[in-house]
Amino acid sequence: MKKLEKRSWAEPFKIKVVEPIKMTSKEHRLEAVKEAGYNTFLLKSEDVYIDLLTDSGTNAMSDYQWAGMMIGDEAYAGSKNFYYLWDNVKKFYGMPYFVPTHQGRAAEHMVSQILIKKGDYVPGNMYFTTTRLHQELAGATFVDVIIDEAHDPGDPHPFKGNVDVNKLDKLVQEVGADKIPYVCIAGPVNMAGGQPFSMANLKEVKSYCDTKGIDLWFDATRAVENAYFIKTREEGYADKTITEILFEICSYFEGLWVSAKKDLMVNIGGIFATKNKDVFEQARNLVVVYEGLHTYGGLAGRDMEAMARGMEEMVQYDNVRARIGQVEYCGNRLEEFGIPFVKPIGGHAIFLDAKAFLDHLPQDQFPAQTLAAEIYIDSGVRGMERGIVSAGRDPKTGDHRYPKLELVRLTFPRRVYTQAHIDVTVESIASVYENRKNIKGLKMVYEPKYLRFFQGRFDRL
Ligand code: PLI
Repeated sequence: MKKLEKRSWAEPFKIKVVEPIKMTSKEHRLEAVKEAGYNTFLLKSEDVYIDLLTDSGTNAMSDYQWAGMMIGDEAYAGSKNFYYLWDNVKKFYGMPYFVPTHQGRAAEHMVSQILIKKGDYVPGNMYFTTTRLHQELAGATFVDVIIDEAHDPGDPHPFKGNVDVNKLDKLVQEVGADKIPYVCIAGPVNMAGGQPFSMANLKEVKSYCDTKGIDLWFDATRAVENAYFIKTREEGYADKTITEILFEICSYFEGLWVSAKKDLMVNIGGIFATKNKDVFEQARNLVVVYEGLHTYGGLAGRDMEAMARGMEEMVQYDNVRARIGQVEYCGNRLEEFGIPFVKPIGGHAIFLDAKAFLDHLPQDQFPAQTLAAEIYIDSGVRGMERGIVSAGRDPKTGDHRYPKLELVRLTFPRRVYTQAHIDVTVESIASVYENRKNIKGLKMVYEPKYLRFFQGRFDRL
């Protein structure tokens, strides 16, 4: 008889509405991916079986959020949903000033346009695609100051999102503090594999920056997951709530932005928030140019209501634990087959190590792009490339950037898939892994100017 060794967790919700998904044949998928230029972003979603492309806007809202959609106040100005959302921004992120945006990158655009001058440098704990592009378009150069461990997929450091203060200091010495409008911190770090920073590191960065008069700005898109890792991994935080930890994190920042399409479990929405009244006034003015009036920022009243309610749910410990627990479950199962992926298991996704998985392909044959296409062909599971294609070209030299991390991201929408979907996914990847030596690389046949991973096209070699 088996001895009881551990007790399982289960999701703190049950399913009330279901959406049928289409099963497709391998022949159909071969044709579909060819037509999509071997780019999973260009597949039609109806050709996808299990969609792990992103956790952005793909979450299942609760009945409480859907009920909120019915009380949308669709006034052009001063919607009551806006004021409720603003109250919750103060309550959960601790920022007194707030401007809604239609999604995260619209807030990144405003932060970059307001804070950056041409010729500035923005240090950050690894780049994110849209964040860095907006910094560059505003005239800055992004400088990666994350700890070295973050660039090593096998390194087990529990806080691979930490900033290396020596790297930061080196940049300050080189270019001068007046050329650094802010330090850009994200947590968990998406491109590093969903890896968090620690509170101790954040405090260290904050005290260093205080001595130099440099502000910290926070990409709080998945901040709740970072708070969960602090609670479960960092000494002194086990007894604090997610709400308390999130509030403490935010207290070290001058301002923040959020793609509400993640933590807040909605399909659309973004947040710009700050303690700085002058920066707020500028954002409130800029938003009317690009998004809409400052009390809706490109959103419907009902969307703001769903965001406000999602915020109340995102900090519930059981929700976060189940969300990260599902990612962990997937990682532990992949481990059984010896499949290489980024360790420790991150917050929102599993990142397959495509360099190790397809170690016979050089990086300029796009191993991660290839692997994402092969997994799709095998089972209809859709992931995304996070390697050389996502890294883009150096704006100064025009050459490919060659990132150390060449990854395929399998991202888990919140409250959407079951454990059986994860099992099917893992078995598909295991099957591709068994056949890996027969896989050939890709060549790029079309490359758009900005964010090429979205629309680039490839052909098999
Ligand atoms: O997709 P947006 O415009 O709502 O947000 C941009 C954005 C900003 N920061 C971070 C850390 C993100 O992850 C992010 C968007 N991420 C996407 C779309 C993703 O698939 O990860």
